Amino acid sequence: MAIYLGFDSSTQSLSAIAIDVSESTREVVFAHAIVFDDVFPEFGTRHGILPSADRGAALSPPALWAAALDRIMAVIAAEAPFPLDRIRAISGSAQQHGSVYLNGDAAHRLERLDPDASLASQVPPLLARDVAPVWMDTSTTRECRAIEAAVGGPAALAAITGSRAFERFTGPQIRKWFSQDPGGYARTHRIHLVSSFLASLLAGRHVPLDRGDASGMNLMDLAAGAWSPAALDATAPALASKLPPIVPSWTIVGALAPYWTRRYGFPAAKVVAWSGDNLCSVVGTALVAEGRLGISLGTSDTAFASMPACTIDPPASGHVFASPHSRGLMGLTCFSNGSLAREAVRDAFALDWTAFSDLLRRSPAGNRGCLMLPWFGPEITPPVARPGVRRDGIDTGDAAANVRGVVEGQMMAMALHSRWIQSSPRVIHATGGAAANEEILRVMADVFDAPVLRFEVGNAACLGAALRAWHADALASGSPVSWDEVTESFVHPLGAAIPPIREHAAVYADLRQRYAAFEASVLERG
Ligand code: XUL
Repeated sequence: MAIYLGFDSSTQSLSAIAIDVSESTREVVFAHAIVFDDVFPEFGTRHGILPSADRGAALSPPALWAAALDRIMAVIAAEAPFPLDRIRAISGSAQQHGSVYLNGDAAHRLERLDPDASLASQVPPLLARDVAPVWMDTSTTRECRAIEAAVGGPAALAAITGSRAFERFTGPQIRKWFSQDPGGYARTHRIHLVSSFLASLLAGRHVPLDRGDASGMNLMDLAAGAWSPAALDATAPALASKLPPIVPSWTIVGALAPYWTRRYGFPAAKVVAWSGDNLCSVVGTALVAEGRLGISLGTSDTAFASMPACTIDPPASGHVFASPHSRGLMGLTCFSNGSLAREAVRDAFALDWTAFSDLLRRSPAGNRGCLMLPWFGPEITPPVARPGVRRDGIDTGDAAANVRGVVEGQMMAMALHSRWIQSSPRVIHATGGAAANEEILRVMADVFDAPVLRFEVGNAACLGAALRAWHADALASGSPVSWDEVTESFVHPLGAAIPPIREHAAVYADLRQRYAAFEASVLERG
């Protein structure tokens, strides 16, 4: 009899899913998505990012995310096939690391959002900074090195926070904001992640941060689940007073604000702490058990899994985050050349996705021994600041070789750099937009030599958010539901697993080593 809503605010779009949970029914009853560039061209973003003269900066307008939230709530109110008063709880997933800087009036204004005005028009007066740096930002290398030096080096920072300093992480971004604009930093009263900012708009008050998303900031003591004084001191002055409290991911952080009840007729449903997209995907792909590797193919490609113990990635290209479903941990490696790299090849040869897939199907596994390092833009893993695609044996005019080159390159990089999380996964759980492409998943199965499962609900982050809302509401209402029950009810494989082909896997066993050597030699040459 209960409806739970899950949102996913990603780099390029906002999605919503509603699930119906009763004794007899457990089903997704509504889904909707809004693509930022298409629906809100007035914000001037491309792929969700503003043009910027600041080299390496990737900035988005927080008012755009608010406009999309307002719009999707209007769509739910108008089109959802259930009475709104059945909605019990709402949670969300958001792109990780991005930060929103709010001023001293924000607390007061959040409590008084005017239901007769658009949400987007009410966001600029909340802000101490009109833009939010997001995860694609690569402009803070200097800040990363300074923070690491202040705490005793990259390994020391990784031992405290789960990651060495990364350009896109919130701590280095805060340090840059403080050094660029000390006045703006002084006017900042609260720094939210994208997740806690959107949850604050729903609840009409500053809400806390969930422990999972907070672990992507280079600021949290992972073992303690609390802000690390050493990391905060290394980042910017008086930072503790500007950060929200950290809570377990299943915390109810408020109720839907009067803005939503008066504007659209929503009930005062519980708002459950939002979390990061990869963390919600752990729930939405049922990675709550060990031995499974999740791979999300989106604007970023990520490989992740639950971890039994805290093992910091030796070359430190990966991260350890707090799990959103337990007091345990998850490992993650992130690649910035995901869907935009695949699209760059598709567009260079004027293909559509059907033609792209045909070329992939018709070309030989292993690409005749040719290789591509798919660094169309700056890369996070391995760190590549100056982009440039490197080809070994691939003719730039050969469509099939380039299509296969980009997909194989991405999969081999993922296999190479996710070994520290799981050296030989028994099964891969695939999600994200490109997981709809069976040919890409075939290459994944062959490169990893493991079967690949995909799921009825393709947006695992969004589903994971709705499932987290259910789990948190059940817990808070005194009738807890186990994670096994939560995921078994909704995370259903779509068809049979895609098995690896033995001969292809043998080709990749060799090619993966050559890829690693090629990558190392190119990085060595700078
Ligand atoms: C993960 C990361 C990206 C974003 C994309 O560390 O930076 O996957 O979360 O939304």
